Amino acid sequence: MGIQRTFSIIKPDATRRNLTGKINAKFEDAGLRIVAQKRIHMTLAQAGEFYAVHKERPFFGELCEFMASEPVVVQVLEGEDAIAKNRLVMGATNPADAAAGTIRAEFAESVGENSVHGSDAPETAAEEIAYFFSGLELVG
Ligand code: FUP
Repeated sequence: MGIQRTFSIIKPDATRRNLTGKINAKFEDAGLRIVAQKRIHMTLAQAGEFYAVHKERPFFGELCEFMASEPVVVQVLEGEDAIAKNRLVMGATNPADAAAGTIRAEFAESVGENSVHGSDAPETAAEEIAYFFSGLELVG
């Protein structure tokens, strides 16, 4: 697979509980390198644009309000097979289904407030990275 970059968000439920460091340790322990990172507070419009793919889903409004409710940490993670590796470290969307040791099993509060976002494919990773970071901010 080779070295890839993926986009990650540490969500408001996790920043609120001061879990940024513990979550970053999970990424680093799995061999993912944090090559860009910043803490931002998304507007409702930015959250809506970021999650536009879900706009027909019943939870869209709640999801956007949650993502804009408090600061998040947006990140670019780099490593061997980084997209799939990050999905493994994150665990299943619903923390009730997440494997032991994953971020969502240990930290997520619910399916809606599930601590982290991670890109699901190379195309979405590239789009999501470019939405939040300029090339100058990526210092691998
Ligand atoms: P994931 O890729 O694991 O983050 O999951 P999805 O892309 O399916 O969902 C994106 C986000 O929508 C989740 F992180 C939280 C929210 N969501 C809900 O609130 N309820 C659901 O039933 C499914 C997803």
